[in-house]
Amino acid sequence: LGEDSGAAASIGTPAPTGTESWAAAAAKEVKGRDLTWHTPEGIDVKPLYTPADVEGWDPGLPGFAPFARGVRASMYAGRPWTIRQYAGFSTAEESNAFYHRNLKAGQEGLSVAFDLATHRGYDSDHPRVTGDVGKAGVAIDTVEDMKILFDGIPLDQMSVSMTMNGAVIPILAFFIVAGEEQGVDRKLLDGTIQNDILKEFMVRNTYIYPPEPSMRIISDIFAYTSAEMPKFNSISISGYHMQEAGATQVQELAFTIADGMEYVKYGVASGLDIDKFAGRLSFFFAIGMNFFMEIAKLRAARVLWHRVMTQLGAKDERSKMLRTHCQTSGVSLTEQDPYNNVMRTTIEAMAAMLGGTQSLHTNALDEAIALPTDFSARIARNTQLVIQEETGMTNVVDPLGGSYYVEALTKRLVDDAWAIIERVEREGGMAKAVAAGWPKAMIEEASAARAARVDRGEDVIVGVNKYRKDNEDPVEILAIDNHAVRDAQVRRIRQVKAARDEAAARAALDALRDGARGDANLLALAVECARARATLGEISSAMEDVFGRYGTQPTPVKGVYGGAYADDARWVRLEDGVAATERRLGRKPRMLVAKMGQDGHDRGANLVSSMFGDLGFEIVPGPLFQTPEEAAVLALAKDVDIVGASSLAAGHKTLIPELIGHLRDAGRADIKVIAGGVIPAQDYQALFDAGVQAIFGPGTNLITAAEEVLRLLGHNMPP
Ligand code: DCA
Repeated sequence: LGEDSGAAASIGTPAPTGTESWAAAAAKEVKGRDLTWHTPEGIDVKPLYTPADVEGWDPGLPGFAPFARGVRASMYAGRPWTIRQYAGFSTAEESNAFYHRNLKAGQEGLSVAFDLATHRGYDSDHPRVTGDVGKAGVAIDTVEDMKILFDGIPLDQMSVSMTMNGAVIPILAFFIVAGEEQGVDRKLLDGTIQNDILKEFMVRNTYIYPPEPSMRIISDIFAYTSAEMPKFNSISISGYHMQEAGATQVQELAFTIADGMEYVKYGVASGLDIDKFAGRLSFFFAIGMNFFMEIAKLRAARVLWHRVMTQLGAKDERSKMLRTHCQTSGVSLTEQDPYNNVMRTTIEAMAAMLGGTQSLHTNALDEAIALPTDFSARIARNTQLVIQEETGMTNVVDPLGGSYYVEALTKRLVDDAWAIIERVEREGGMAKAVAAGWPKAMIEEASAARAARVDRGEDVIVGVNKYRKDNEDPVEILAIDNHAVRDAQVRRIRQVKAARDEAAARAALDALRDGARGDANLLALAVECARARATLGEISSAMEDVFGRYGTQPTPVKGVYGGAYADDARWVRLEDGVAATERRLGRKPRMLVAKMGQDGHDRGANLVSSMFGDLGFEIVPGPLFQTPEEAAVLALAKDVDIVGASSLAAGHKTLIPELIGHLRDAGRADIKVIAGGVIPAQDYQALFDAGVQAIFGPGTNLITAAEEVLRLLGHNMPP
């Protein structure tokens, strides 16, 4: 409002004279209460923004550098974003049928979810992956599976994204050969491969090889696709999983851009011309509930990428254009009062589109607990269709451009993320930073701080820590019979192996192994293996023979969760309970936090380790990817009192009962086993029957969980 607002005066209100008058008026209304919002990013968001907040900032125009307002001039007025739902489960046949149904109902692009056995380079018949086959995605063992997956889907017309990082070489080789055998020249293949290994080492953990050969694989893919597959996006540099692991938006932004820089530097160092491959790099961000922060994040990401690529010497504007896919946030979904998830996803989808995404996945309401059903997938897809086709929101390019708040926030995120990127660069780049471990630690600290805020009710989650229902009615969920899937896959592997020219398959695998020792292009050699019907496991292990298989030991952060509770009466009571248990046992109570199967999602496990560690437990942080037998051996060797099994990828019904079986066989049925993570209520009874003593699903308050654990350990914890 201007100095002399005649309109206001005419209705009898005194004219405001500037922001001082506004501040005085607002302070009077709220009786002096501070209205500043201190965000987890460390940004103090004011209750009002004015032109003074955006002085010196020019976001430019859409389609022009630095692309704050979008990468295309006409944006959604010209062509709306691609509705691209991430899906895959069970067998290739089942997933193919699901894709056909979705495309018929309005989906526009495909996005394949693979199961964890495939991610980690194991065939479905491998003994380590019994609990994982077909569970959190589709099982793909050979090129025959890939052909079935895309049966009736012309790969020169449909763009296909594949979330694959560990076993990226065999999967891309299968895709190329499946296209070839469909009659599609690889020059016409359209799509994206995730191929982003740095964030795997940081947060998602579906790596196979150590960092150095993993980075080489990425350069080999850049080289192959830039020469042979001009329409294919060679990487999807992903912040999504960082936010899922607890990162703040600034951390997600900074580390994702820094990852991108590192890949470009590796590509250039391997002899590629930056402008030959950079135009096909793409990005992937999470969109959570902090609405304006998310919009500003996407705008800031484009500005940062333009800056970074200019510094790295790109000349072509397309090389400097950040194109991105977004997915609404999985961790923002709740098991409690699950229909709230529809609203959450709608709000997040709007933030993604107002931020200018190129492609979007909207989560289904049941995705906090299981894979989507046809019913929930339909609501998720329709959320995008309604926004695109009913609201008129797509007709104006960057409609929030010029909002003082959004522009000021964009500028602030650029500056704050840049400070982290500069630190990464000072310390030698992202590969070094990841090896040093500080980005992961930073994210885990943010995650523990968030958990404490939620548990203390400071961050509200409707239906979870406020307005909770007395009785939850579980939603219908999709159950996968993974024994049946595994049997079907094992049969097909046998058939493929029986029908192939064994000598040709062996020769192709030997050539790949030799290529891994030298510097031949690994993808080109794997394409030969795929043609010869080598399996995913065989191709992966040919490279593993040379590169080795990588593993890490979790190192839970200390003091962040406990620090937030320093003066809390319930926390003090818990500490007293732990001390009493320690006196009774003659040593600290010991807990193994076990991660079994190929599930690398370790946010929950790390959180539990940090919290119980802060309370005074001795924590044995189990390595990732253990078999139930290995976890039992570790529990016995460390003589733990309790095992907390964390499962976020649907293997719990197979893996946890097996663990209990091994403990019983060793005569240690006294070791308590509790389960936590993404476990649907429908599975609780089966787990209790198997001997699990307590289950902590999504939305569990850790303080309440700790009270329950102390009771299990024999402490008389008052209710
Ligand atoms: N006017 C004219 N043409 C347009 C416009 C417009 N307003 N908007 C888009 N287009 C064109 C693009 O130029 C593009 O063609 P090109 O590839 O030849 O340049 C085509 O339409 C497709 O649009 P695009 O915005 O690139 O959208 P997608 O093909 O869906 O690609 C992208 C999105 C993020 C780049 C890709 O990497 C992707 O799909 N990622 C998905 C990752 C994923 O699913 N991950 C799951 C976890």
